[in-house]
Amino acid sequence: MDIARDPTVTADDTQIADAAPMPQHPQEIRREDYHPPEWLVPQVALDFALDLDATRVVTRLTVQRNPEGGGDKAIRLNGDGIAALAVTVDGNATNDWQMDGPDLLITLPGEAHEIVVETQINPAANSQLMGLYASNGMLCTQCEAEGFRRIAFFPDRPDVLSTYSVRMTGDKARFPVLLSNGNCTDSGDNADGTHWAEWHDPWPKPSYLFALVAGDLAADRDTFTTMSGREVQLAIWVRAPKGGGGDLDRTGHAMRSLKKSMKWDEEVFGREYDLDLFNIVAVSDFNMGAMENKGLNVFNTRYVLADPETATDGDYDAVEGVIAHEYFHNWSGNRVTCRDWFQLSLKEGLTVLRDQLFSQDMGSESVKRIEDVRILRSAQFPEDSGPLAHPIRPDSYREISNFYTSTVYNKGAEVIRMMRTMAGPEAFRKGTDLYFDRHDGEAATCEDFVKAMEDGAGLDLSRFRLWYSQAGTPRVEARLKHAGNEAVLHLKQTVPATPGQPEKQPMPIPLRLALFDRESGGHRGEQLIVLDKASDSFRFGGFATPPVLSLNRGFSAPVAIERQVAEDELVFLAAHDDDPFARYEAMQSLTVQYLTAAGGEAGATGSGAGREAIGTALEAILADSALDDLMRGELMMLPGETYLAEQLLVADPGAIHAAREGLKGWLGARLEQRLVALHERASAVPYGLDAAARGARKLKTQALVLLAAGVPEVAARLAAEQYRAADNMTDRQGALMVLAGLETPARAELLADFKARYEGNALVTDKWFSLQAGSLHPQALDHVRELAGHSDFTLANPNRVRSLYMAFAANPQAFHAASGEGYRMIADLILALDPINAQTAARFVPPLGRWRRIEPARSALMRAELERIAAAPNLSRDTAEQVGRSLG
Ligand code: B3K
Ligand code: ZN
Repeated sequence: MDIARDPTVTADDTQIADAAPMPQHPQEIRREDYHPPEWLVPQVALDFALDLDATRVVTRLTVQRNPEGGGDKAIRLNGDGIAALAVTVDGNATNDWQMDGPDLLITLPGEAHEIVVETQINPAANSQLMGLYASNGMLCTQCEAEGFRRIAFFPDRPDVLSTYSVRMTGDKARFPVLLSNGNCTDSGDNADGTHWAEWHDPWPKPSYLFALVAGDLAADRDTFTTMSGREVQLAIWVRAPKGGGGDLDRTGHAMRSLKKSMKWDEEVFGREYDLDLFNIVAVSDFNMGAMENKGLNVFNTRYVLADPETATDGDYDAVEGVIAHEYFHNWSGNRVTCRDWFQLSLKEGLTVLRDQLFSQDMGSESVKRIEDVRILRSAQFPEDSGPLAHPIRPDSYREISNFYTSTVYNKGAEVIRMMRTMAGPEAFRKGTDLYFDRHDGEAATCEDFVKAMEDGAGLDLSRFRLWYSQAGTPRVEARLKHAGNEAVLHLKQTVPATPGQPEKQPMPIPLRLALFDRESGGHRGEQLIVLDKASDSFRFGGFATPPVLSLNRGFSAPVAIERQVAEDELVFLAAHDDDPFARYEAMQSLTVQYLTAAGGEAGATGSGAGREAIGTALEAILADSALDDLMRGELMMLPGETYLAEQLLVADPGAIHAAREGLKGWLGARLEQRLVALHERASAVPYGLDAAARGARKLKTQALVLLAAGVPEVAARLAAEQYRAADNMTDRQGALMVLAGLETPARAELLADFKARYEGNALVTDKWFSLQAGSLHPQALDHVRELAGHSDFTLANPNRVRSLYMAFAANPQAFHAASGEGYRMIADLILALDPINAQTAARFVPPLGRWRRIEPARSALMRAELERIAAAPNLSRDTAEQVGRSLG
């Protein structure tokens, strides 16, 4: 069913649908339809007269016919909700233009022209936060993917590269700081209280990398000297209210992260920064994490601001990772950009891999790998097995904003990581060097990247290209047989059917493996095999007794391994594997096998050898003095409910929740003394950002999580103590998370304390909402309903919306309430948010889209909510596409 609707149709318009033809459904855009642009725009000059609700924009375009185009007489300048107030061509006012829907078409007689178009926009009324908008009295922009057309008429596609000159004028008191891309070339004051600045960016760029910021901001400044000796001025801009209370004292970690990123990219990828200035601006109203605009990154405050009192260890890592990610885009995205939006993974997959490798080098390599795999399994695997599955290089879309997905980002990174695994780090570096050299200054394709990898790294990637075109998580069945002196590994792969792709071909799957000797506990070295057929066998000689197989070590391929492994082998690997990821994996498999037996009923009824094996393995992990606490904390975490549900063809979320909680309770009670002792030991470690102190904090909260399920009164006491003694947000939030799920008087008291203590701090207030929306409390759903009416709640701020409703949608017990109330709540949110912020609204559709994999009663309720949304008038293209695809 095609439910996409034109967003300009109002309810009243539909009354006359019989008389007038129905408006066109938004077009499906297809990768195979790519055509080079008809016109190129080597230069752009933008002149902004800034005002919160009426900003004038004069756009001067130097255009020339593209010899590779088809010879169209007219130039198409994309627009979105803007009107042309005046148009001149070569200095003469002209009427030789027309609107084609939102776009401006100007007929041009010659080969090269200068076009000037004037528009006016209202940033204060821009609740979509795309284009130029107001946030906390400042003005800022977000243009990726198609926001520039909300500011000015332009061929708004990434393969049109231009050098930009920007002039802006604005009230000096309201907008004391005026920033854009590149370098500030001139500035001055006017007699009327306004001032102006001119910026020039020497590097040609697509329009999605344009940025402008104007506001009352203060800078944390530093410098960085690049490997060739260029001194770069660094500035992180944050709000600076007159009466104090700004954010300047919380930018130190972001600045350190930026300098580390700049250094690391030189050392590891040979990439040097290319301007004299690098600005970062933190804004509190932002649709996503951050944006890599050339020389002027714009960030969500949550990925800039951090101090021990208000940011957790996880927040510190996120700031470091996102700062690095956006900085790395300067090469993987900006210097080499994308030809079209189907190539998004070219920059996002590569940049995610680069930020993952950076974070691995900055902290614990193994823990970072485990975290990244956890994200992949909880976010990307469900995407790949659901109605929204798409290849990392999609074939079609209606609204590109819907394709900034875990598949494009995280699976995209895994695909490039596999190339690195097959080539080795040195040859991989030769491949990336060649890619950057060959395509510097160009708008490239994923194929260009693969070719550069083949030529530079010496790989044959002919069949490997299937990873770009086929969706779905491959399943690898593994069986290890032993006969005589030989171990034989039989592997068989299947790539499941996904929407639009019923048939799949086998793909090359690189698997790192080791075979352990049970007696000695050691192995003879790791090997890399590549399964590139539907099935294959691999022989390993010299094993008098059956070895223990450790497969897909380091998660060398983003696949699901299907193998029934004896519990004693998993217990062995959980204790002995020298690959930390494999050790974690053994612990996860042990638990997954147990919890998914009998459709998730096993843990609830609770018994048997499986549970004992988990208890024994966990006990050994708690006691293993060779383990660091960060890793111990990882090994203590049970697989999440979404990942457990993924293992079942049709899941009963209630049964899975009960089973998992049942197991947690049994472990908490059985290991009570050990967990309490660990909590006490870790509580003695003073605050620090070193691995030992961070590990101690992680351990404390993980211990409380298990204790809360088994011996709640003990957990409540320890959590309240931890909260009261805390001198940092990690301990305080961890304790409150546990308390929020318990029926204990300290719950209300400490939630109120937390709220009052951080009154006025938006990021911590977001945490307060999330803690309650994500809690294990049986009334979490009622709490969310109440919180939606709280005076601090607003649909206008995406961080606040996500803090309440994303936490809720990720809370299986509450979201999957058998009554269907959770589904209704999310559907109501989508309908209310869609007209305000379509991009954010559409992000809430995927949780409902899982209906086909859920037991029949809940499945029907979920589907009914999707149909209710689909039937609503005036849905945005974003939400309409996601709902339409989810219904199939
Ligand atoms: N490139 C931006 C994402 C833009 C999303 C637009 N809907 C941030 C990033 O991936 O670095
Ligand atoms: Zn990115």
